[in-house]
Amino acid sequence: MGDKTLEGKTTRRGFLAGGAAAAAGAALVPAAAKAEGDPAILNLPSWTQELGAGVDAAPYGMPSKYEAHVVRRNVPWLTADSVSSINFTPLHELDGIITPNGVCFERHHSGVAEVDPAEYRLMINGLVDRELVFTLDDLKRFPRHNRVYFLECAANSGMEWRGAQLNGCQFTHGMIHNVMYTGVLLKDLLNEAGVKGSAKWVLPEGADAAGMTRSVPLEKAMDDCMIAFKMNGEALRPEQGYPARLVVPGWEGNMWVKWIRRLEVGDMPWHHREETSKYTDLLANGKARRFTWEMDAKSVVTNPSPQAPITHGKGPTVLTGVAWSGRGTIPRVDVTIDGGITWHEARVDGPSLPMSMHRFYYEFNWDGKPMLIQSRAHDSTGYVQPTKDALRKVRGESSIYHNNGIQTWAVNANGEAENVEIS
Ligand SMILES: Nc1nc2c(c(=O)[nH]1)N[C@H]1C(S)=C(S)[C@@H](COP(=O)(O)O)O[C@H]1N2
Ligand SMILES: [Mo]
Repeated sequence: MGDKTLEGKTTRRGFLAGGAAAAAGAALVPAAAKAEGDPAILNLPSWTQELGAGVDAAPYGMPSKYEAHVVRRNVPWLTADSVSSINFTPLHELDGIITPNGVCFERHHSGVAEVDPAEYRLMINGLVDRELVFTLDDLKRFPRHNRVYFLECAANSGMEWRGAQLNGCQFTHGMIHNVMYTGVLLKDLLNEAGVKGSAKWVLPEGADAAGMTRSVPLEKAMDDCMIAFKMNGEALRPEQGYPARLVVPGWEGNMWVKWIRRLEVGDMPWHHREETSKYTDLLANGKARRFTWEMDAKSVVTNPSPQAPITHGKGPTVLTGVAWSGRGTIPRVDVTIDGGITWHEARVDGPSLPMSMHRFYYEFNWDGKPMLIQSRAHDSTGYVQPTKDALRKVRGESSIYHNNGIQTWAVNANGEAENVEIS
């Protein structure tokens, strides 16, 4: 691998001296396994010699026991207590664009509220003509919509501001999930209540012990926000806000209030009333960037990565990852395996939906030499994902939130990957 500087950065010059870049090949057909001497094909496996479990064994199905390692994980030292904590989506074990419900990362300020759907109520009050209270059944009588959106916590990649730290895309990028929501448009509920002319903000409140309140501009609320009650076709999971949560497409996760029980329509945001300024970004000069709600375009290579090394040796190799933008779609992702000396356009495969994850692939013939792997997303506004150094120049190093810089994985000749930075 290349030389490491004192800051733990691998230099591009060192990388070039240490190993040659791999060449992309034309035909990428992996060698077929040989029958000769392979007991897995020569012998009859045990599962073909006995009857399997019946249809009543698992009324609610679970993944294969061989997939037991595919789980959300937390970083114990990050937070003092698991009820006010966060865990991470195992991005390196997933494919396509949808995050399965059981592994969607969770962020709670006061643990999971156990809401009885029969006693669930959603109130709209404040600057409205009619204050309204909806039951869950009432909500289901409004027109329903199905939309796929990513939810990213503004703190995703926050631990990486000062340098490469956590070894795995689950930990560096796993505060995100991408789900198909079924629900009703917030504007349909607000129109039912009749929003007064002086209204400028919607102030959603959660039913958890945190009583989480956030401020959403009325314009966004009347545009594409939803009250969702289904995720990927089934009821929201308790962790994700059962029985209903606010969906704020493209905007930072903390506004997506779970277990939502009240929406106050007002003329001022909460943080003006309470004089708090949570979730703002510190800049190098000590001033804060306020109102950075939209999530900037970002991408990460999920395979190979530190938790998902290359185990097949050189030859045909599939590199894959995810990209997303809070401002639209991802028409293009570039990838490099030589630390940015040469870039290749990746193949985006699967649905390309606004404010949703996109899946990309790059198939190449690995020469078995060390690689410096990066991906760079372009979004439909023309914005290009910046390097971490370019971000630091603008924001300094005391930021926590909104780190969308380009991630680097150094892969050694054994196929093992490590989180590094290059300069
Ligand atoms: N009621 C309530 N809503 C909440 C939170 C919370 O603690 N309580 N956490 C917020 C934060 S900071 C994030 S990032 C997202 C996380 O959503 P998830 O748990 O579905 O991943 O929920 C948001 N909504
Ligand atoms: Mo968050």
